[in-house]
Amino acid sequence: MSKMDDMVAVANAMVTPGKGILAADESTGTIGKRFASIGTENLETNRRDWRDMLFRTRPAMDDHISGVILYDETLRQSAADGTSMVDLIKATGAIPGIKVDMGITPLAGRPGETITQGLDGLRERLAEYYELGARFAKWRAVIEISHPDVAVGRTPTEGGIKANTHALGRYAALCQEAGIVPIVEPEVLMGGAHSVERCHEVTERALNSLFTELYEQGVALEATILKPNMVVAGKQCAQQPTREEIATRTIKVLKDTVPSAVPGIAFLSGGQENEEATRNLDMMNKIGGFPWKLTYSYGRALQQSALFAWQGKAANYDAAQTAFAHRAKMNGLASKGQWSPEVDAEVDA
Ligand code: 5MM
Repeated sequence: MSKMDDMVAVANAMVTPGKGILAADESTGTIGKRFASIGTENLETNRRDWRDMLFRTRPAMDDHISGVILYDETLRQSAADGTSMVDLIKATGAIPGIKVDMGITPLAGRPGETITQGLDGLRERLAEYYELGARFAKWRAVIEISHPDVAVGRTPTEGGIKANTHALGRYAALCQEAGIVPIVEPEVLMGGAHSVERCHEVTERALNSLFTELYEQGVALEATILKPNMVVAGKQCAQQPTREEIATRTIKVLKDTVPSAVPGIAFLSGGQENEEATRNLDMMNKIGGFPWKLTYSYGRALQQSALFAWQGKAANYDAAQTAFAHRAKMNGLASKGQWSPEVDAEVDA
């Protein structure tokens, strides 16, 4: 098999119906915020034990997790018993992946907008990550919508979108050169008071720009996974859309912008409540009629209930695994349009 054949196989495996991606790639600062919410210290051993617990959740990992996005530290880390995290993940049949962006910084000349860093030296880092076992990567661009009352200096600007999607294109091309499948993540944030219409418009602009860049930079769409936001209203917007509106708008914006050569789309949860993220994905799959697989690449919506069950204590290991397994199973059902609130309410045996 050629390098491209391998990548196409990995991309398709990442979006296997019934499975999705576990985004466990919180950088040290972000995981620290999650741990702070349960009063747990942000120590290397706690980060290790938390992720070790997730990756050993069987058979949920085997059945519902196609790939795991890791942070650099975790890709190089071993569990307390000496097993490498990469081996723990591979034992479940899931594919190890790596977050390669280096976070966001203010975009010069565009107040209120950011640009994702990490292109310098990326070719060399990707070669090492491949050796360490990563077969896909992730890069997140952050697009923030300004408050509806802002008339001058509204964001995002075309310049801001273009700078971010250009970086995504360059990242994706470098990944494929290294034999690594790129997840491209242009996240339109859901914080703020903007309407669902405004999220729709901005998401469409961002995705159009992204696929132009991918084309111009020679990225093979067959070996690329898109990780977008759903089309929702800002959390502080008084007028919240129904789940049907979220699903139909999201499908429409994707159909208008994403070529059918892309094998799959794995959504981020972006701060949606656990069940909300599941039911919105489920609704889209119930509606159907699109050429790609639609699944999840959730961080918070897969981990939050487990985190609260865990509380940083070894004694809560089983409870945390039960909570994680439940969300993984529910999202697995949603990836096939087979979820229901009744099933979600059932406590797992
Ligand atoms: C897991 O969090 C990732 C971001 O970490 P850093 O901000 O520390 O780099 C994030 O990119 C995540 O993979 C996606 O946003 C999906 O996570 P959610 O919680 O939105 O589903």
